[in-house]
Amino acid sequence: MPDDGDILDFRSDTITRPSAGMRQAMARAEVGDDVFGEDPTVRRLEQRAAELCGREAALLVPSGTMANLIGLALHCQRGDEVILERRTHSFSHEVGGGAALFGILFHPLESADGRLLPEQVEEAIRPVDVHQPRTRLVVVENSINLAGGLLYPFELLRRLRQLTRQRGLGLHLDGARIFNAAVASGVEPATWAAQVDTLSFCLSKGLGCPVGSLFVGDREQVDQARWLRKMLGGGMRQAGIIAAAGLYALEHNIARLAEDHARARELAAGLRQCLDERFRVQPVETNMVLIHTDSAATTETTLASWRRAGVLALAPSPTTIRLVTHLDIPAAGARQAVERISRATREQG
Ligand code: TLP
Repeated sequence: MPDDGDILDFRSDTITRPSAGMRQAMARAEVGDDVFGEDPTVRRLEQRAAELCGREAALLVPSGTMANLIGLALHCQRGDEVILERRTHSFSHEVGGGAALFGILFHPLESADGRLLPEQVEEAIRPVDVHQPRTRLVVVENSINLAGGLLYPFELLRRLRQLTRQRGLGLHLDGARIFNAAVASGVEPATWAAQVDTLSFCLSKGLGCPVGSLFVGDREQVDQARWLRKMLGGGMRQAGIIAAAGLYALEHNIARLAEDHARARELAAGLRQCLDERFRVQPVETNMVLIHTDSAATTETTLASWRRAGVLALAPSPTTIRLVTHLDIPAAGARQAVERISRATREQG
């Protein structure tokens, strides 16, 4: 296996380390006690995030998980139900926090590709009936992580918005990778954000920050979110240090996401050439390559052989392999990964 410095790590875009420029911005940050609302850098970041999303306000929180949890708790009372696709991160990868901490029921639906269809939602909305929980919220994700970074089509979101409005439901968007979605689709974050009641996005994924997510919505929602953040233990003090990283990322690291997307396409094209019929490489829409395998054993042996060759990937399910491109993958990284994988495949076969 190549030494540490030579490993190509495609496990996630969360693994990036802050760049020199970002570290300088963090070191210079003006700070104060943010629980008292006195950190000027946090305030600037929150204003900038609200502005980029075309919404009234935003709140810095430690993680995407907390931002989504706040979204659930803001829209639902105990015993209320939220509709989402089964691959949605807040259902599948956030430890059931909505249920455990706020008594919220999850109603997961299954679609072909992780995209929730308005017709499915309509059918799943509970009738007003004393025996049944009340449907309160729909959660969608863009891009859809566990579907391989697929985009949520804008027209679909618009129709979902109409439906949720008609039926008096909230609509929360987990936009952990909304900037990837915006760059790939050409639809601005503010245009996506105008279609939902609340949204969250992450600084610590493609944007390259060490920590932080934003919860975004109307002023009243964000005021309430501040209470929920404190309740969840997410009130931070001199958080300007991380907010400065966020401001730096919003300025320098959005447009370059197109490079990650190009690298993911390059990686997918190369892998299609060198992998055999046990693998199906899904078309790439953003910064992820999702490969469907014929069995859990294939997944396991493949990940192990790639690891030995110096390429790290993850298996989000027993029969899928995910590779994510990001800031810390060098320009030649996709080509090198394909070369290493081809060599490993030849040596095995
Ligand atoms: N995703 C991580 C893992 O948890 C799987 C990853 O490596 O992709 N929403 C979406 C769509 C996410 O992909 C993630 C993290 C989150 C929320 C949670 O964010 P954090 O990790 O900041 O709590």
